[in-house]
Amino acid sequence: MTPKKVLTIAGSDCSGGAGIQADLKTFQERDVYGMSVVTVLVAMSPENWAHLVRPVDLEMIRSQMATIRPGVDEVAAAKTGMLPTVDIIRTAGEFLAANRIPKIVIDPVMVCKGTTEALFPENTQAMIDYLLPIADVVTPNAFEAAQLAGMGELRTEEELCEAARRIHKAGAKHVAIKAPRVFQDGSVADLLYDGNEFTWWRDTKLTTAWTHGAGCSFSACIAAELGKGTAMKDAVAIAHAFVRAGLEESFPLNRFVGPIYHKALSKRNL
Ligand code: PXL
Repeated sequence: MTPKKVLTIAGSDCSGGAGIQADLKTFQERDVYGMSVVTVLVAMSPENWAHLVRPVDLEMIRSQMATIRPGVDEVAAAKTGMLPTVDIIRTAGEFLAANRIPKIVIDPVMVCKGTTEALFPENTQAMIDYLLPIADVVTPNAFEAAQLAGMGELRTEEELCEAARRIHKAGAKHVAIKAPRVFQDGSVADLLYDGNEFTWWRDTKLTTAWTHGAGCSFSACIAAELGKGTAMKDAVAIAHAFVRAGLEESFPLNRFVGPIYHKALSKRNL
């Protein structure tokens, strides 16, 4: 059977753990055909892992988009990742809306692991304006959820729920908040809100420092599943299990960073 075609509009993480590299690995594991529009190149200093970030020019981004639509038939789903400028956010939003991609996953990347400040703070409003209204699901971490909701740090379950409600009100059909580490018992959880009901996936917190690409892979897994026709709650459950398994077998690349192991869940299910 022809595999479903799924697109990522995201940045290149040359270390291979996050960004389009993580998305394409995840797509392969979930048995969909992956395609990419690269929006930004990221390189890391071998001395201190400081990020050098270079947006791709808009003409080239538009040309990549034209390769996909109208160039490719029947794109089943798309996700966005790192979109470094307001113009690129608007271009991505307009592309997804104009081409009526059936399922749209918005990963509102604002920070890379190891950095604590938004890389592009001026982009938050553009995400609210151009991406939330077209999102079948938006997948912020707790920091990104607070930014999108216009709230301070989210410390309690109720604050997370309030952020989800506000983001839903801004137009996203579903809000999936990733592993907010806020619980006193040391547990972590992913949260899904559909405008009506909250669903939690709880787990014990893992001690690994090697978590690079967990967020990108979570949203990519949801996009792959939605592309195959999986219902939203099941898609998020699979993404939770996929990232959890990947984290349990994550490994170091160097003293700064280590990615999740994308094959972990597939290997267990052999
Ligand atoms: O993990 C967030 C992220 C997303 N996209 C790209 C990245 C990173 C973090 O390094 O480089 C391209």
